[in-house]
Amino acid sequence: MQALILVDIQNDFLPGGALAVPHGDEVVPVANRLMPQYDLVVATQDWHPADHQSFASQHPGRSVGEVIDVDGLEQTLWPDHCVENTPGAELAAELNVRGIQHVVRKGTDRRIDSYSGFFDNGRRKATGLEAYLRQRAVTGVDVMGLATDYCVKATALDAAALAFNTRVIAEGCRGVELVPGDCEKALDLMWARGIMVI
Ligand code: VGL
Ligand code: ZN
Repeated sequence: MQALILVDIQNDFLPGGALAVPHGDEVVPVANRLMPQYDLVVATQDWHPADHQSFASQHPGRSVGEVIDVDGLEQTLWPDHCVENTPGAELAAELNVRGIQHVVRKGTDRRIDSYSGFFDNGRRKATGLEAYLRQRAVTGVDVMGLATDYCVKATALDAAALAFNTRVIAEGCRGVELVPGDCEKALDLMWARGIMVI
């Protein structure tokens, strides 16, 4: 069984959103076009409480883009984004949500971020995505969405580490590029871990 994993295709990551990924909207038609080719389509949804510790607003004197220590883990600080039950957290309006069988919410614990759709950044808790895929006898996953250099990267690396046959659909990804070159570095690392970039 072959699954498509759509990573964080949410309003806040689209142009005009709180953490807009440049050209993020361009991945939506790619997702809609590819969905019918898969046995199973799963989406991840960044879903933070309003006081999430990845928000620069929660750390007086700190600003977006800074990296700080939260509970022993490096945390990049972001603008408030994907706050649970707000329009910014909703899946993109143009995304064909009827083609999605399952949605996995992540980043729900205020103390720890979760870039990957499988585990939080400290690998302390699983989201349930692995169990969901195993129950359905999924052996291969194709990953696309936002953002190449954060959540797509982390999700694909975990999928490969969990021994799913993992590919990344480059056409369906866009990145933040906090530092220019981050997307290329992310793709290089994925290649090095045996992930096919297609
Ligand atoms: C993401 C930063 C913070 C992403 C989520 O979806 O790549 N990036 N939260
Ligand atoms: Zn987030």
